[in-house]
Amino acid sequence: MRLIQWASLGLISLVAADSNLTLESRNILPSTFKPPQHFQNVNLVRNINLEKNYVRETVNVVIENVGKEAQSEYFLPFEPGTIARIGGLEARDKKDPEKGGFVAEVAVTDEQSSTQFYKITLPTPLQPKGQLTLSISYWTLASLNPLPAQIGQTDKQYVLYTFSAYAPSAYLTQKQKTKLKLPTTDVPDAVTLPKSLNTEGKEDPQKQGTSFTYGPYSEIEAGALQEVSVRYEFTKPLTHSKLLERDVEVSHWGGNVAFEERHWLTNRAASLKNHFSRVAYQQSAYYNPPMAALKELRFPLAIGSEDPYFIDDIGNVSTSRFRTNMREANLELKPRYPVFGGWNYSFRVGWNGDLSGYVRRLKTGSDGFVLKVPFLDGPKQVEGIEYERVVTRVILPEGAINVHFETTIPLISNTTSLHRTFMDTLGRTTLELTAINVVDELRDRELVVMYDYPFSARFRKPLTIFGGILLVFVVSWVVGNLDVSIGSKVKAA
Ligand SMILES: *[C@@H]1O[C@H](CO)[C@@H](O)[C@H](O)[C@H]1NC(C)=O
Ligand SMILES: *[C@@H]1O[C@H](CO)[C@@H](O)[C@H](O)[C@H]1NC(C)=O
Ligand SMILES: *[C@@H]1O[C@H](CO)[C@@H](O)[C@H](O)[C@H]1NC(C)=O
Ligand SMILES: CC(=O)N[C@H]1CO[C@H](CO)[C@@H](O)[C@@H]1O
Repeated sequence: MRLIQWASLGLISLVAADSNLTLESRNILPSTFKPPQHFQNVNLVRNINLEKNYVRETVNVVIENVGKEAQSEYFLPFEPGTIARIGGLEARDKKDPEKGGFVAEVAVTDEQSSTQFYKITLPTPLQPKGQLTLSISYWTLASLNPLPAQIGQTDKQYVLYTFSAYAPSAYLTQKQKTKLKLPTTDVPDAVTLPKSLNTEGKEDPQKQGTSFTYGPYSEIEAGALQEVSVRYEFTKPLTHSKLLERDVEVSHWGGNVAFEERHWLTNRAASLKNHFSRVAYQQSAYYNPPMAALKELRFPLAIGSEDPYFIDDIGNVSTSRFRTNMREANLELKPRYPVFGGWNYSFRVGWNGDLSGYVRRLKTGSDGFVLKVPFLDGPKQVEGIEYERVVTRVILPEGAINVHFETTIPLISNTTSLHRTFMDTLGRTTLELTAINVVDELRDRELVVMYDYPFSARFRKPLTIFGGILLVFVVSWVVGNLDVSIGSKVKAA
């Protein structure tokens, strides 16, 4: 009966227009949707890592099919408003991680205010009474909030993280616990729950150094939440990128790949209680205390990168260092001013790489080429950096055709178009890929682009230029030989 109901819900796949942080390609469920109760969580262990400025969660859960039919759709609920900040959700079989990730997609209800879901599809349906250990991981952006919201320039920063001690679940959970990994032992506040809720009747949470454990709890029903929060020291910038636009421009003729990244950053850290004091800042520079201001951005680039530039809204920024040798190419940028909480900083950074380091011919003599670049570079910060939206454009040479790509970064859109620049006759084939809710952990993920670049196209550019020069010659020769009086006078002058 449930199954029939379920089928009649008819999940529709909808590609909505750009809708900011809500996912663009998604399944729409009716607002009254309740996941069918054919699963139970036998044992669930949730790990919440708070060491970075974005929150990383991993849920390992033994699920059991308690229904009468084989089942393959497992729903994961999120509070309204949270799902738009979830990134990199991956689910796999913990006992067989080699098998690769399961399909996990957003399945939201048509009403913004109700619980939203991710739908995880098991590759093979789970038989009645069958069990499977799911390992689900994801991160949540913009979930740490400074408390107090305003601090002095050299004060420590504390952040508040609010969550449910019961792992949000669409199913009954027989046994569970949640472990927190904090960055320090300086944790002034952690909400304590009554011992009566804890299965073992223990202090809740249990504290051990930088690890706090909530639970174990038994028989927690579907949808039950128990709000708690922790407040801990995190005197580091909460670097949040509103937008990163990245261009990768391939030039066969120039033997070059040009990279440019345009960053729009904001620091979500506590704002300054008083005016910024440059004197106090310069004094502190000697002993370099931890600070919630963003002072430096480090870009480890591919070995052999060269000609870097760093330009902000005012112009060239000279306070950068580029250390390059046989083993590294590290670009260390110092923003024009320390970026304190609530401040923005936008800039452009670019560099060149040798074509041979990124592009390979598929076979000798063929027209097929393959480009392999990181999907994003961006800074690599100890405390992390999160991106609301990353738009990567790959600009291929004029005449490149049959463009295909592969990346393990989850995308919300991809388009191929023509991009016309100076001296182009046809326009360049441009691939534009958009991802949302990305973190710097993904900076090593590759983007592979395959394309054909026929011989005729490869020589179009030099021929166009040659043709252009020839035309100038011919015109000047013709003009020079025209016997018109003005021309003669000019020549005579
Ligand atoms: C920026 O610096 C580069 C070299 O460091 C120089 O070539 C360029 O002209 C400068 N641009 C401006 C606008 O000052
Ligand atoms: C930073 O940018 C946001 C928009 O992205 C704007 O609302 C805010 O006022 C800016 N902050 C400052 C200090 O300029
Ligand atoms: C690119 O977008 C189309 C829809 O516009 C989609 O069908 C296709 O799967 C996407 N390709 C990749 C590799 O994401
Ligand atoms: C980045 C982005 O797409 N922003 C859009 C969010 O939605 C508002 C209004 O719906 C648009 O004005 C923004 O351009």
